[in-house]
Amino acid sequence: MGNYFQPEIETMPLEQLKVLQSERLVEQVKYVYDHVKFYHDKMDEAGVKPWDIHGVEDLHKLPFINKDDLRDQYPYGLLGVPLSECVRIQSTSGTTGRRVVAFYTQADLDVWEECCARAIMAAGGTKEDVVHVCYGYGLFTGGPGLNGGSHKVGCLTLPMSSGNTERQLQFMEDLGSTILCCTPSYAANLGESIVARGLKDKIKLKAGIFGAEPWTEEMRHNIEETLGIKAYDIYGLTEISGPGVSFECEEQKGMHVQEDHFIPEIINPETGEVLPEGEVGELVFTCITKKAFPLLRYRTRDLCYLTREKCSCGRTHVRMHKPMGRSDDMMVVKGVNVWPSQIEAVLLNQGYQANYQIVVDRIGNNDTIEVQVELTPEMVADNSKSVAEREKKIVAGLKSMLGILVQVKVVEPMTIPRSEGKAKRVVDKRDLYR
Ligand code: DLL
Repeated sequence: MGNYFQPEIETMPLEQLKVLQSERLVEQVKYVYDHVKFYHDKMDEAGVKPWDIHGVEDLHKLPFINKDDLRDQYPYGLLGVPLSECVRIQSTSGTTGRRVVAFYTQADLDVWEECCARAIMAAGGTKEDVVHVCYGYGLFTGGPGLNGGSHKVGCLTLPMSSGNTERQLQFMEDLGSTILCCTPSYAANLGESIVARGLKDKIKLKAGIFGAEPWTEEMRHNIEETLGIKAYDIYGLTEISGPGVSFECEEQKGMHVQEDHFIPEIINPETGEVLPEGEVGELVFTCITKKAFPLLRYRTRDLCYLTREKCSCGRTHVRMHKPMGRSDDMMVVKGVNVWPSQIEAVLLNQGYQANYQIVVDRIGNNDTIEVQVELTPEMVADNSKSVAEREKKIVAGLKSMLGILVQVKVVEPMTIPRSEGKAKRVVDKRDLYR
């Protein structure tokens, strides 16, 4: 239990921060070179040795790693410690094919939870607060991360997990929850339910810590107004630890990256060239303290920019703008990471051809996803199965692949528009990256 606003770290002058990062980076690079065969080989291949890295100015010499590398090394290829030192795994949402399993030592868990504790304190949290966590628990990092952070601050923690809105509202009212942690779309959903039930006066919420999916400023204002709270953005990804890699302070003008643990870079996604402050490109992270799953120069595919403009909260850690898009085709739907290729795999597996379209929308505060797929001429000729049966089978296949309910519409051959260039498989009407 403690004070996780750590001025000695969070408001450290830049020159001092660079020294700290450099020391940690040099040590980390040597560590992974000696302990992870994958890195040893990768660095040898790139012609860079640990002794070439003297500080953050040499970071650009290291090779990038990406999700394919993680997949190739699944499950144990990137472990930096013996398995007996690991105490937890977490995993990304998605399929077996795309799943990333991240490992943690006890020290790694402490760092991660400390980052979440900082986020809670930046949102005004103290040990007097009742933190209502309705991110999913389990393999997803949202629940466990904010839960651990809340414990560290000493708040009363309600491990609600997601869903069951009735119960969420009951506990919120009875126990006087003051800080809400969930996805922004669920926050908006809860807000609507609170208004619809006339509960607004009975709810004591003052702040929300919302992330794991893109959301617009309009959505923030909407949530703030409906719930009568201040809504803070929080960012993170399983590969780098989970939520808390960066978070907003009271200024709500970008998220401070926890630079004593993670060094961010922005690169040109085409060329890999490091871009100057303020330019939009792909966000890359190097973990300088993690031991079990120590990723160096990991390409997140999230597009944003960094700024070192002075922040009036006093924190000196660089701020990242909320993700403005992705350099790959991943979508976050209902909080789950979805790749069109996963959907295609299910369809092709069931004998369809790649004539399909995915329509994502947001109705009220709920994401909807519909897959339209053409019957093949053979299927039209085959009367043994009705369209309804076919749709049901695809729904089941997608549910098992993605873990979410997808609406499916089987359509006549030649009804999906054909493309003359790159196929436009996805129509995302949500317009979330603004
Ligand atoms: O979503 C970790 C998390 C949990 C963050 C709870 C915040 C709160 P993954 O499931 O691995 O981890 O998904 C990571 O989600 O690369 C982004 O594309 C997206 N994402 C995460 N936070 C934000 C955010 C968690 N605040 C992927 N705004 C990332 C926009 C976000 N996109």
